[in-house]
Amino acid sequence: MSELALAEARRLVAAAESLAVLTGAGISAESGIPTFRGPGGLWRNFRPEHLATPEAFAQDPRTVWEWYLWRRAAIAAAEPNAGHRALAEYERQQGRCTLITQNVDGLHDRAGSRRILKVHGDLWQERCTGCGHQRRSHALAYPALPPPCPECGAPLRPAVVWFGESLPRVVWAEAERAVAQADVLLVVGTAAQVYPAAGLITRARCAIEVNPTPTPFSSHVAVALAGPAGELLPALLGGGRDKMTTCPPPIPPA
Ligand code: BJW
Ligand code: ZN
Repeated sequence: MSELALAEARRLVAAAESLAVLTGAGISAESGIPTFRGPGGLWRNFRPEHLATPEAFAQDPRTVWEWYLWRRAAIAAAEPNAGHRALAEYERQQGRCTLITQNVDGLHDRAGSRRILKVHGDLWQERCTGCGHQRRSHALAYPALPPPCPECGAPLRPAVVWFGESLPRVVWAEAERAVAQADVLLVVGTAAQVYPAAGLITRARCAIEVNPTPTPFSSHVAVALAGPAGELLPALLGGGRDKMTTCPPPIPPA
C-alpha cells in the first residue's frame, strides 16, 4: 500500500464533515473470525445457499443451527481488534459517523461503537418462525435443535438475513440515508458481492476502500487502500481531526 494513497485517504477523511462506514467480514478476520469467501472462508466446505437460506433452514434446521452455534462459540472466544477499536474511537471523538455493518458477530458493539446499523441482523438475536417472538441469547448449545419458542413452541431461528430475504426495512432506510448524506463512505473488509449492501458503494459521494484483496469496486473508488483493516484503520482515522488537517512546516534549507 502506497504512502501516497494513505495520505490522500487521510486528507479526504480529515476534510469530511460526516463519515459513513460499511464493514464486512474482513474487519473481523484479524480477530480470528473466518470470512465467508476466499482462503479460510466459512463457506469453503459449505456452499452459502446450503446454509444461509430459508430453504436450507426449512429442510435441515439442525445443521443450520449447528453452524450458527459453532460461529457463536468462535466469536465468544474472540476479541475486537484494532480495526473495530479505531472505528469506535473515531465515533467517540468526532461524532457524525454512522457504521453500517453486514456482520452479525457483535464485535463492533463490544469495541464500543454506538451508532450501528446491522443490515444483515444479529447472531445473538433469535426469532420465532411461528409467532415472531424475539429474544437475545448467548447460548452456545441447546438441549434440542432447533430450540423451541418459549411462547408458542415453534422453531426459533437466528435473527439474521438469509439470501432471498428482505433486509430490515427501517435499518436499511437509515443506511441508505446515511450514505447519501455522508461526505465519505469508508468500505472495509467486504468482497462487495452481496446486494443490496454492495450497491451502497455506488451511491456514495466519495468512497475509500480498505481491503487486502481487490474487489469489483477497487478501481471505481477515490482511494483503494490495499492492506488489513487492523493496520490501516488506526493509520487512517487515528490522530484526531486537527492533527490530520495540519501540514507539517517545511524544513528550512541547511
Ligand atoms: C480483509 C481482511 C482484513 C480479509 N482487513 N479486509 C443484485 C444483483 C445480484 C443479486 C442480487 C441483487 N440484489 C439481491 C440479490 C440476491 C442476493 C445477492 O446478493 N446475491 C449475490 C451473492 C449474487 N441478495 C439477497 O438475497 C439479499 N436480500 C435481498 O436482496 O432482498 C430482496 C429480495 C427479496 C426476495 C427475493 C430476492 C431479493 C439478502 C442478502 C443476505 C446476505 N446474508 C449473509 C448471511 C448473513 C447471516 C450470517 O452471517 O450467517 O450475509 S451472506 C454473507 O455475505 C453475509 C455477509 O454479511 C455477506 C457479505 O459478505 P462479506 O462481508 O463481503 O464477506 P466476504 O467473505 O465475502 O468478504 C470478506 C472480504 O474481507 C474479502 O474481500 C477479503 O479480501 C477481505 N479481508 N481479511 C480487511 N484483515
Ligand atoms: Zn413463537
